[in-house]
Amino acid sequence: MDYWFSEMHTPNIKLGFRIKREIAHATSKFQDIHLFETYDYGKLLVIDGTVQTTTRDEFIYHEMIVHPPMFTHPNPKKILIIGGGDGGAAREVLKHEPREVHVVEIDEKVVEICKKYLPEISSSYNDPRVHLHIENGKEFIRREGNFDVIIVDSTDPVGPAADLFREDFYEDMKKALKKDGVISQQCGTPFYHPEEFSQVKKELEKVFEYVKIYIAYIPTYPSGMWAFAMASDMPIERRRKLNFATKYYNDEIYYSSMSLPNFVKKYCED
Ligand code: AG3
Repeated sequence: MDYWFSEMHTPNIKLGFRIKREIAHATSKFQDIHLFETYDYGKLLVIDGTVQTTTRDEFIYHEMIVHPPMFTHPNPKKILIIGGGDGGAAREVLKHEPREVHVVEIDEKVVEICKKYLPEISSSYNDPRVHLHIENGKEFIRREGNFDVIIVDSTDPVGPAADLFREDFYEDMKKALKKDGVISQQCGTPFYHPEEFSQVKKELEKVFEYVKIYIAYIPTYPSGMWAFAMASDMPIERRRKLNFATKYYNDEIYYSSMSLPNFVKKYCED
C-alpha cells in the first residue's frame, strides 16, 4: 500500500511525498514532529504538518539563511541561532570559523530526534564551539548579548512562531547585537502570504536602519519561492568573499538574491 505525506499549501493545494517509512514520531509539549524516509527527497522532517527540511534540498535553505548575513559582517565571531534545532544553520555557521555558536531551540524533542536520526544535518552539535540552550529564544535574548550575527531559523510567520516577527522582538534582538551586528530571518513565501511577508519588512524597518529582502528557490516549501530578511544598522553589502565549498550560495548570489521580481517588490514598498 502506498503511504503519502502531504502538506497543505493552501486549502486547495498540497504537495505530497511518497513515504518509504516513518523513522520517528513524537508529540512534544509544543508540537507534533515526524521524521520520514521518502522516495525522492531523502529524509523529511515535518513539524505540525509543515515541511521543515529534507536531506535533498536543505542545503539551499541553510546556506541562504546563514551565508548572506555572515558575509555581510566583516568578522563574525559570536553567533546566535534562534530555533534551528536540527543543527543545519549551525553547520553552515561553523564554516566561517566562529568562536562560539549558540543554538536556542524551544523544543528539546526536535533536537533529540535530529541528533539521533538526522546526523547529516545535526552533526554540528559535536563541535565544541556549538552550545545548545533549550529555551524560548525571546527570553534568551533579553538576558544575553554582544552577538555579531543573529539568525532566526523558526517555523512560519503564520502560527506559533508569529511573535518572532514583531517589533518588540526586533528591539530585543537589536539590544543583543553589537553595534555592527547583522540579523537574518526566514520570512515565508511572498507568493502565498504577501501580507505576512510585507509586515515583516515593515516591522524590521521600525527598528533597523537597513533592511533587505532576498529570495531562494526551495522545491519543498510552499510555492518554491522563499523569502529571507537581513537587517542591520550598517549598510548591507558583501564584506568578504566565499572561501569554502558551498552548493547554492556564491559571491554573485549574495546580490542577485536581493534582485526581486516586480510582484515581490510591490509588497516590499506598500
Ligand atoms: N524552518 C522554516 C520552515 C518553513 C517551511 N514552511 C512550510 N513548509 N510551510 C526550517 C527549519 C530548518 N532548519
